[in-house]
Amino acid sequence: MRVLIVNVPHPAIGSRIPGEQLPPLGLLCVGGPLIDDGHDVALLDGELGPVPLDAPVDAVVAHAPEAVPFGHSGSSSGQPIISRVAAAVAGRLPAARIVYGGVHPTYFWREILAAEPHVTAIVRGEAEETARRLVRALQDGAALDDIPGIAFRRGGEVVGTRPAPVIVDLDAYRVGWELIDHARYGYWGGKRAVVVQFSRGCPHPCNYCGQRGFWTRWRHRDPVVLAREIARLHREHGVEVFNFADENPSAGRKPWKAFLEALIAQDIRVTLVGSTRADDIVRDADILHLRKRAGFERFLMGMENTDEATLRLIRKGGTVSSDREAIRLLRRHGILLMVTWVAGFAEQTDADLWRGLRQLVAYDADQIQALYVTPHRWTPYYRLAAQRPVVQADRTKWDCEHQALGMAGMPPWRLFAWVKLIEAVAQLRPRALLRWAWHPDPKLRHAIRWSYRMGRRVWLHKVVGFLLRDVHMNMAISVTGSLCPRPAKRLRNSRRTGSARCARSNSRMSYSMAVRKTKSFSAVPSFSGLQPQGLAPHRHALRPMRTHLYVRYLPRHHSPLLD
Ligand code: B12
Ligand code: SF4
Repeated sequence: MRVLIVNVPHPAIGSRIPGEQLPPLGLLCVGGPLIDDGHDVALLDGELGPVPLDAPVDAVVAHAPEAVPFGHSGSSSGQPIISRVAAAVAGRLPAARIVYGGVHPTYFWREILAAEPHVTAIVRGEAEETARRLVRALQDGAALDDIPGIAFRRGGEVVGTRPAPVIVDLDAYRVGWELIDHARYGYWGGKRAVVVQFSRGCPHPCNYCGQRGFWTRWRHRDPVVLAREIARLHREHGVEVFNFADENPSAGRKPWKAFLEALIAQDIRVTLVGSTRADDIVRDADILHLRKRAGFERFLMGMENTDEATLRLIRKGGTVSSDREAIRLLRRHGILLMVTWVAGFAEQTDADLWRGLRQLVAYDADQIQALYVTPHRWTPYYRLAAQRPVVQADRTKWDCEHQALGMAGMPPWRLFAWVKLIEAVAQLRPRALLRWAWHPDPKLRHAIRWSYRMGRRVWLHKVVGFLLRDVHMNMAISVTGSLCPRPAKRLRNSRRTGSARCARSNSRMSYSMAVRKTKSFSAVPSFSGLQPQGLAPHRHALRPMRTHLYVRYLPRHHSPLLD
């Protein structure tokens, strides 16, 4: 079958920097087994360029594929773009079979199949075996009912088959590296780069993270086989930087140590970057030199918060003391550390954010990435956040880099100001700048300077974006009006949710409102009914709302997030 796998472009600034694009490992994992099954497979990577978001449509049509599997690493935030491009492709190639896969469709298959008639099937969960069976069945015109791990339409009805079994031997499927031209991908300052994966899954229960649910249990590749593959990519294709997709590669000390030793035995000079947990670093204090010798230059560590109570709320399982010890140990071994710190929890106050800033400075990590807590529906955190109002209507911005949920006592502009201040202060403190200027290790100095260059660009982009676009939304979300007198008395001094309609665009949205007096209220709409219209839907939808909104009180309790 003629298959064209499509990676659509993503609007996140991290995806729009020329020369800094990584290949889409998930799609290559799907492509490898399809090639081995004898299909004519190609990859269209819309991330390369960067190109306009709709650009892939013409290229797909020109290729005339029989099957078009769509995916994206930014998953939920990439899905609106996938839906748009796929609908346009289906309009011009009605016979092509359109298939979705990845994290978001795995959990939203019912909604997608109900709303997008052009989608033939959705692969749920890890896809190496499932996609292979699906494409074979599509080629043969066979029934899809017996393929585990998919969803499709039978008659008019949306059906999901039983879950596919977890892949036990990850080395049984190969990555389709031949689908990419390595020379077109770069990272770490334009060095030739790929994404690789040693393990899948994570044994920890952090409630805002879906990794455990998606991969179900922690498994790893054969340490020696992966080390050989990395060495081959370096020697034959000149790949210098390997970005590990693993959420937690060191969950098992023994296989992780075996992998580091196997890589050291390959005797190659490469740059490795990956994620890790503080308690694994503390546990592995005696073998940290192996990480350095294997080539690790930087780890990303999800510190998430500097506050013990918040760490308990999100079930992170870490402690502030292990975080600090991990930072100290990595520095001693000459490995950089980027910590992610998450803001936007419902009850966070100015005092909490000030304390967070002081603690981050005291921790003295090499790099800080401040993110916003983002509720993905497949994580337990989604239910915890169910009553919070949604302040970001555009789902392409539910990417952890934009505030999605309103807070109890802080308007979005103030949280934004805090986050930008925290990033600026953390990166511009004297000790960090000294390392930028004079770090003794030239490789690490390069990495630090590259990271500052990227950080500066992203920081400015966010500030300009907020001022030019998002600020309208943040101002518009607070609307006032009058209540009809009957429910007003009952609502006094309470918080209620309901439904509103924009008089001009006729879009329905849910809102949450704080009723202060009997005759007036302020409402925080969550825009549940709005369809994103391109990249800046609020430009069209919100400005009119500020003046033309009317709010109707609905006695039915309506949860803003669980719409
Ligand atoms: C590496 C990575 C990146 C790289 C992407 C490089 C690249 N081109 O792939 C970089 C650093 C650029 C990146 C950026 C972003 N990322 Co990212 N990223 C990851 C990470 C760590 C690994 C992804 C990966 O390669 N996994 C390994 C492969 C094998 O798994 P997979 O992609 O899921 O694919 C398997 C299945 O899902 C399925 N599958 C996937 N796609 C398809 C398609 C079809 C048709 C089929 C049939 C099957 C299928 O089959 C594959 C094999 O089993 C994940 C976390 C994680 N561990 O998964 C986050 C993750 C995917 N990223 C995330 C986010 C939010 C982003 C950003 C939006 C962040 C930002 N604000 O900039 C951007 C998006 C921009 C972009 N271009 O993707 C989120 C997505 C959350 C969500 N579900 O909405 C994740 C899950 C991390 C998280 N927060 O939990 N990311
Ligand atoms: S946040 Fe990190 S440690 Fe926690 S479950 Fe997710 S991958 Fe594991």
